[in-house]
Amino acid sequence: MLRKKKSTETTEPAEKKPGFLRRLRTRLNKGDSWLTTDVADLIPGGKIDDTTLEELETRLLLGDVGVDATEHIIDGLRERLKRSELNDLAALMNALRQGMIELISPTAIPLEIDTTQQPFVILMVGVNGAGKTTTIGKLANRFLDEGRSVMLAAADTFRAAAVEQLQVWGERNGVPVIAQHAGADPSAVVYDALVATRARDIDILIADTAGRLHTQSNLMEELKKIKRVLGKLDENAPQETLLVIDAGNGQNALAQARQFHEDVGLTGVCITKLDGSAKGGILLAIARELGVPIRFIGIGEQADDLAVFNAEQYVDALLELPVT
Ligand SMILES: Nc1nc2c(ncn2[C@@H]2O[C@H](COP(=O)(O)OP(=O)(O)OP(=O)(O)O)[C@@H](O)[C@H]2O)c(=O)[nH]1
Ligand SMILES: [Mg+2]
Repeated sequence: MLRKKKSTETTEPAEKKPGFLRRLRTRLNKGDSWLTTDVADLIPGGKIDDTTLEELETRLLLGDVGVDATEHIIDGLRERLKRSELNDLAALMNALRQGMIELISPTAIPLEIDTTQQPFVILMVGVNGAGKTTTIGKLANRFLDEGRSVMLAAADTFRAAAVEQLQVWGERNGVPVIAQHAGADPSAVVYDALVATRARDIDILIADTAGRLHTQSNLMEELKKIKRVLGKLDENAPQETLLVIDAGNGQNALAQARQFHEDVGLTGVCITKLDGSAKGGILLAIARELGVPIRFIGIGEQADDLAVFNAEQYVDALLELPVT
């Protein structure tokens, strides 16, 4: 089912639109980088030494980069310092940028829709309020722009109004939503939706699920069941299990990613609300510890506030480097 696009709509993905990087930069940390604000204070005597690196280490930790990733980055800088490669602030910032990019770029793997898999099923998971349903709306919008057909499955049968929320996104995008009554078994909804998607020859099925704390093992079992049920119809389904995390959750987002990955096996991560009060460094922690592909970033509530994750853009936004 292809949506007819209105003439005012553009097919340009968010990250390719003019000014996207500027928008990302000003939204991330509200334009005030936790890493580079008053960066000259790092070298009061004009000399880069262990104290400089210790201050930088503190800033990285405060920015949610996590102990492991921070140590990795600082160790790299310490090596360079020993080799006398960090003679001025510019060299330090450049080395920091390189270190961060090297750490995160192996996980900057965009989601490729394998067209031999039809439908391509995306299962959205994450804690309450992370942004799953909103991200589904944004994804549907993106896939339609790419000329693909989309169906949505309302498998959050737990929260009152969750189905309606998904239906609003469905209507906005002109895509069908498969739903059942409140309290229905989410596995049954997803099963029905996959059958319907096949019958209608639709390219992509995106399944919404209820928010759940990663520590609630009974609810994690429910997700495992959804995966098992999908697997009965198609052994490769879901082709993507996408964890949505809220950048504002800080270090807890790392704990969420760790547990969801252990329980349901993630194939991708999407981070939302990078436009909020978030410090944003959590992706470095996740990249370092889990290495799960980082697919998308959300920087607002509108349908086009979603971009494919780009390691260099992200690091430059964190560091507030000039837009090139
Ligand atoms: N600023 C901002 N707000 C966002 C973003 N993504 C989602 N939101 C908002 O976050 C709130 C929660 O989003 P939902 O999509 O309902 O989250 P959810 O994970 O589906 O929540 P549950 O179904 O309750 O688990 C909504 O008010 C969204 O508009 C984002 O990238 N930036
Ligand atoms: Mg939801």
